[in-house]
Amino acid sequence: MGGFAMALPRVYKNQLTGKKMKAQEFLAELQRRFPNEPEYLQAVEEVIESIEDVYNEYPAFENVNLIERLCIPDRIYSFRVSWIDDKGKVRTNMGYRVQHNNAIGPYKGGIRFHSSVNLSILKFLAFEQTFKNSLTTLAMGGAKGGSDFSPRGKSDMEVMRFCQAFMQELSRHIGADTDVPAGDIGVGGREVGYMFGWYKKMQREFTGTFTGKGLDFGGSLMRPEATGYGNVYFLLNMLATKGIDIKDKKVAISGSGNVALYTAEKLLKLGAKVMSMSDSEGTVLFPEGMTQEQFERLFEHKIYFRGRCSEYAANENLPYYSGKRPWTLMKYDIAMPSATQNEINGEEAKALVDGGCFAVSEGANMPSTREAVAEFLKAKILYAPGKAANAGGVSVSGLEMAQNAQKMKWTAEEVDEKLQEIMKDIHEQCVKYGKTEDGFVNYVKGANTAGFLKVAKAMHAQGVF
Ligand code: NDP
Ligand code: 2IT
Repeated sequence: MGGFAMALPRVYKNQLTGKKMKAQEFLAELQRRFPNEPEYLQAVEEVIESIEDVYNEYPAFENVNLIERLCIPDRIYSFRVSWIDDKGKVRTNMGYRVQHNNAIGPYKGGIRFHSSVNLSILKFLAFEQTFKNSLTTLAMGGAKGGSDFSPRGKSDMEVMRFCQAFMQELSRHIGADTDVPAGDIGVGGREVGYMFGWYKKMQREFTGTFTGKGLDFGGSLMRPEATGYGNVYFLLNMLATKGIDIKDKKVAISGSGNVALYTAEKLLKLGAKVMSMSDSEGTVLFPEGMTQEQFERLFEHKIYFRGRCSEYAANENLPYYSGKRPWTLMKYDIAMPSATQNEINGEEAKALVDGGCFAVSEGANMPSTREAVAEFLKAKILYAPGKAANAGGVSVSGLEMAQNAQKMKWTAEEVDEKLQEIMKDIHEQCVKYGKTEDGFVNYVKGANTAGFLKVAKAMHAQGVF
C-alpha cells in the first residue's frame, strides 16, 4: 500500500517517452489568450521559468498537460455589488472570487478591497497563493477574491453595507471545507467581522468559513501579527545562513498597514533599526531609527484613526517625502516591501543593491518587478519572494481553521511556536531546491519548485478534469 504511493515519483521519472514542456512557448500562448492581464502573466512567467527543468524531469506531467491546468484557475466568479451610501445614493462595484486550485486542500486566500482591483490582479494573487499555501506544509488550496470598492474615506456603516452586499453573493460559493476567505489589502478585522456576520446569517450556521476573525468569535491569537512576524522569522533564517545578526541593521519597510506594522514591531523587539514606513501617498523616514514610542503612536494613528503617513510625519516632526517610495531615499541593509505588487522597479532594486542592501524579504505579494528580481539574483543577495516570506499569514489562517475544527483555542505562545516552525520549514524547502553549486541559495527557484511539486503530484494522482 505504502509501497505503491512511495513508488509514484520514481514511475514519473522512469518514463522515457513524452515531449518536453517549453516555458517560452507556453507563455507565448498564455499571452495570446490573456493579453490584458499583465500581473497574471508576470506571476506565471516567474514560476514557469523556474520550474521548467523540474517539470520536465517528470514526463507524466506533460503527458496530461498538467502545466496548463495548473496555471488556469479552476473557476472564477464575478458579480455586481450594489449598496447604498450614507447620502442615500446607490453605488455599484465589481466583486470577484478566483478559485485557483484545490488539489491539496480547500480553496484558501484573502479578499482585497482596493480601487485598483481587477481580474488580472486577483488571478495573479490566486496563482501565487496556490504555491504559497503548498509551502506552508498545511492542507490548503489557492484562491483570492475582492472588489474595486475602496474602504478609504467610507463610514463604518457604508463599509458594513458594502460587506453585506458583497457577501450576499459570495456566500453561495464558500464554506469551511470548500473555500475559506481572509483579509488582504483594505480588508482587516472590521471587514472580516461584517462579512462573517452576514455569512453566518445567510447560512444559518456558525462555521469557520473565514479566518482573521475577531478573538471572541473563533479568531486565532497571533493571526493579526502572523504575516509581519512570519516575514521577520523568515529573514532571521536567511541571515543565519550567513551568520549575520539582525541587531542594529537598518531596515526599509514600505506600507503601514497590517503587514508593515507588525513587521516593524517585531524588528524593534529584536533591536533592528526601522528606517521607513509609507502609504500610497508618500514615505516617512526615521533618520535615527524608529523608537518604541514612535511605533506605538504610528500604530494608533494607522489602526485606530486610519490616518495618513503625512499627518503622522508632521505630528512627529519627521522627514516626509510626498509621492516617493522608500528605496532610494537612504542607504539600507535590508528591505522589507510590505505594501503592494510591483512597488520596486529595476532601478530602485539596483539602487538598493548599490547602497549595500544585502537582504530583501517580501511581505507583500510580488512587490518586485521582473527587472528588480533579476537585479537581486544577479547581485546574489539574500532575496526571499513573497510566496515564501509572507506565508506566515496564511499559515496561521490554517492554524485558525484547525482550531475551529477542533472547537479549541490555542495560546499565543503555542501559535507563535508553530509559526516559527513553519517559517523554518519553508526556509529549508527553499534551500533544498534552491541551492546552487557555488552555495548561493536562489529562494525564487527553491520556493517555486517546492510549492509546485506538491501540488503537481496531487493533481496527477487525482486524474484529469
Ligand atoms: P493593508 O490594507 O493593511 O495595508 C496596505 C498598505 O499598503 C497601506 O499602507 C497602503 O497605503 C499601502 N498600499 C496599498 N496599495 C498601494 C498602492 N497601490 N501603492 C502604494 N501603497 C499601497 O494591507 P496588508 O498589510 O494586509 O497587505 C500588504 C501586502 O501584504 C499586500 O501585498 C498583501 O497582498 C500582502 N499580504 C498580506 C497578508 C495578510 O495577512 N494581511 C498575508 C500575505 C501577504 P494606503 O493606506 O495609502 O492605501
Ligand atoms: O496573501 C495572503 O497570503 C493573504 N492575504 C492571507 C490569506 C489567508 O487566507 O490568510
